[in-house]
Amino acid sequence: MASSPTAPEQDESSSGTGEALIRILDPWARPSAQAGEMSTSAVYLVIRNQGQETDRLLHAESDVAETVELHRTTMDGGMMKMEPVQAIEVPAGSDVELKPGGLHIMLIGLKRDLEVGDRVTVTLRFERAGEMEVVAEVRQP
Ligand SMILES: [Cu+2]
Repeated sequence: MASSPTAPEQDESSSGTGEALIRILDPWARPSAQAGEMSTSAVYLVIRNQGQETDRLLHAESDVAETVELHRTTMDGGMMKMEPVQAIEVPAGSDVELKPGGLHIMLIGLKRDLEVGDRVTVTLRFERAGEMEVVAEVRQP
């Protein structure tokens, strides 16, 4: 898959056949926080569903992290907190943005530090479109 740090709009992936057509736009990750087993990062991207049917992101994995979870950020008594979600639904003909303060792909237990300019490969599994691989560049939020 082609990838360019200077032109994220060209760094798109597409997958699926027939009704389902999912594209991933502008994937990026934040630098790692903390160190060792508790080190974390998060991956953000836009999921574009160009198909005629709702699709759902069910699962993500990456070789840089022990655990990868789909998370959302919520406010709890004025405190921001994160919690896992089972899936991220992407209605037909719409974009769902994973971004700081919202939905994200959580990387837990990083196997290496992530610094600005590094690349992280993440495999996404959609209910309809199946698996697709994206390369997220690490940058400052
Ligand atoms: Cu999280």
